[in-house]
Amino acid sequence: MTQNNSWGAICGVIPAIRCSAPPSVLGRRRRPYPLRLVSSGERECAGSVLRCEVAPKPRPPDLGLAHGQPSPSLQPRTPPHLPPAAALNALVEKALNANAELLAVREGRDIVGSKTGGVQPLVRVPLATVTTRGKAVARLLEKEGCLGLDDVLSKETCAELLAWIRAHRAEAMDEVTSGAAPFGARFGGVNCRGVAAGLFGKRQDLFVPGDHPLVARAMSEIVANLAPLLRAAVGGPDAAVHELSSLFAEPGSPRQCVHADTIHLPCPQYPDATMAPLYTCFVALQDVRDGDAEAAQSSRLPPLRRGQQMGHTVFLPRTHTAESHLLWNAGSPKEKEKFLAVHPAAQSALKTGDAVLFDSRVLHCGRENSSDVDRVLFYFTVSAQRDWPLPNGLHGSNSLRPTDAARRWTLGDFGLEADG
Ligand SMILES: O=C(O)CCC(=O)C(=O)O
Repeated sequence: MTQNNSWGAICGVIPAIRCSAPPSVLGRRRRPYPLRLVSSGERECAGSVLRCEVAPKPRPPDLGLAHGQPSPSLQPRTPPHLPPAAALNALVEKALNANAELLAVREGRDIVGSKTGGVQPLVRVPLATVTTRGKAVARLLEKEGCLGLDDVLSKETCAELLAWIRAHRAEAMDEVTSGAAPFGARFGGVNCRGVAAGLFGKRQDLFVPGDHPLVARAMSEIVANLAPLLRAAVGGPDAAVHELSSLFAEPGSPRQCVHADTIHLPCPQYPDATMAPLYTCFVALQDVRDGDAEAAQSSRLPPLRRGQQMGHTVFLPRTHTAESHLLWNAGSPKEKEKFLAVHPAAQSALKTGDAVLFDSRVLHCGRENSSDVDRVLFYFTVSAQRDWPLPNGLHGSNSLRPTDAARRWTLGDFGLEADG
């Protein structure tokens, strides 16, 4: 999930690789990546960088990219003593951020679902079916790339975890602003975080510690509920937990650009690398409310106004494939728009305790939160494969506290057994 301030994180399906040009440019010129971000690189891809949120400054290869220092690009302002390249970087970043948010609005208004009958509800599977038909549900997930799952976490645990995450977020922000912890030890990079709102923006990817009793309890509940599906999708207790985090979208957080969280491997640039699917599970800790839907139904709560919503996640099912990634990356901005427009789109519409499980390569985006309530998702990412195959650990699915990255959690640690 963490999108390490890479061009690709925002602009296409080469999301986690630090490169100086968006994937479409890379594809055309057949340049290998990761590339260094240099000002010539910025100019070089000026036609397309406007799809990107943040301009990365690559960390040195030996720093442990996912879990090291805060990204310089996330600093609130550029101190005057910085050399010109860094100052330029910060300026470019700001412009890109703003532009990505505009692009995302356009995608939502004019493009996503425009040729496929609009954004439909996401296919959902009841928990009873997961329990009795885990393998069949795993096959469906493999095919669709995303599935809604009902009731994976109890309402009680959701309420406790929601309260804890709100408090933990305040603490983490204090730690970062006081200098007690680097940004990157508490928060991940996130697509369209809300550029006008300073260091933390309006949308945060807030890591949660796996050894906190509440987090461990939530994980154990979810893992127990989804055990047959998880076993079929990522194997048994040795499956690796690559991410343990939460998404916090404040009121006013903007819509995201359509993106994937990880690259598809192998790909033309890395023909010899392979990665087993990474599955991310977003769990709603409260009802994700939507004024348009509520206007059509009766609701116990005072309805939100039409058009007002907390922000569902929109998915483009079946776009987690090598073919989709190739098409998406090869296209000009216009071609990318056409690609988006002709692919069916579906949104999650989660209630408290519901989840969406998705392949991290599937194209998706979070919608804007235009309500006056914050929206909080707890999430984790798992895979049968423990190590990412590209150099320097560069990938998108790395939202994990540094201590948890070192600890290397598995699903077995949260109670998954080999046989059900
Ligand atoms: O906000 C959401 O619902 C989705 C967030 C997301 O997809 C991301 O940050 O990668």
